Amino acid sequence: MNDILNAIKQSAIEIKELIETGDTGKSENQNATGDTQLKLDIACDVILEKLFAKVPSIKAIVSEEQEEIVELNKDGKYLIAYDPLDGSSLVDVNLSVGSIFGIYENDFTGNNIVASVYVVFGPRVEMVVAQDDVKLYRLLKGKFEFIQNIVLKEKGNLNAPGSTQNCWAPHHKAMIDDIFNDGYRLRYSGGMVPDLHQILLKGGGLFSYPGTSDKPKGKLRQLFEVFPFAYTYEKAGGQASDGFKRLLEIKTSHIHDTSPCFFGSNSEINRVLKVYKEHA
Ligand code: P6P
Repeated sequence: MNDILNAIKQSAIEIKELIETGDTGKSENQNATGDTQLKLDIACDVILEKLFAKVPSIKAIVSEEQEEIVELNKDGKYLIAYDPLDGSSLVDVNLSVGSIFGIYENDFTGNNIVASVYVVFGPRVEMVVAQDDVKLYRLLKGKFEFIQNIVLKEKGNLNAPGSTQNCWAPHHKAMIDDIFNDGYRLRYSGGMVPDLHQILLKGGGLFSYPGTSDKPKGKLRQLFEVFPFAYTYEKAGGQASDGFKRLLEIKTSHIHDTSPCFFGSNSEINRVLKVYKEHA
């Protein structure tokens, strides 16, 4: 696993450079879920695939930016699904973005994830690694230094409500309104990585990207967005659900499948489960 973490650390240093100097224009291509790819997306993916190809323990990789699984080492132990630069369109407005990694064994599906990593490119570059616990590292003078463990409180006060609001189910809208009426603060940048990182570091709250009338299966991709953060939030003492069950119980059928998703402290997720159960 350390050889994978070292590759991710190296990628972060190279991607930081690309964010600061690279071309943020649109490419001619779309990814597997129909998003227009920025040249930055493709360039970050090239960096990561090149680094992962040198790691013998990696059997195969799945990238948001590539249609198919890429086989690397037939005797490798780990499978990695990653989003090279999530929220890349935010670079143009100088907001934080991130890379997300799910590390799996045997098969690409929720209950086979064994570790997750994400890197936040913001005012500072930070990396969060979830294995048995959740550890925060910060890039200082070219090296990632351990800063602290991350633990969620039972209840927080931040609310990050995603997706198209005029396509929300009535019970979802009522729940979000009730949460704000309880005094929660709105914290939503449109970047999953900084939005979820903030809730983790500020002790808790709720991030939601539900199924909607325009996207019944949600927007966020299971293997390289939803499951890595579900694993992180559970290891930090919180929960991650699709409104009815643990996200990590979902059986992936296609490598670019999406899922409605809720991540948060126990109090907030229990509130979601109650509302969704009443409206099942
Ligand atoms: P919306 C970025 O494109 C992304 O995939 C996530 O980082 C983010 O949480 C979500 O989409 C934002 O989507 O519909 O709120 O713009």
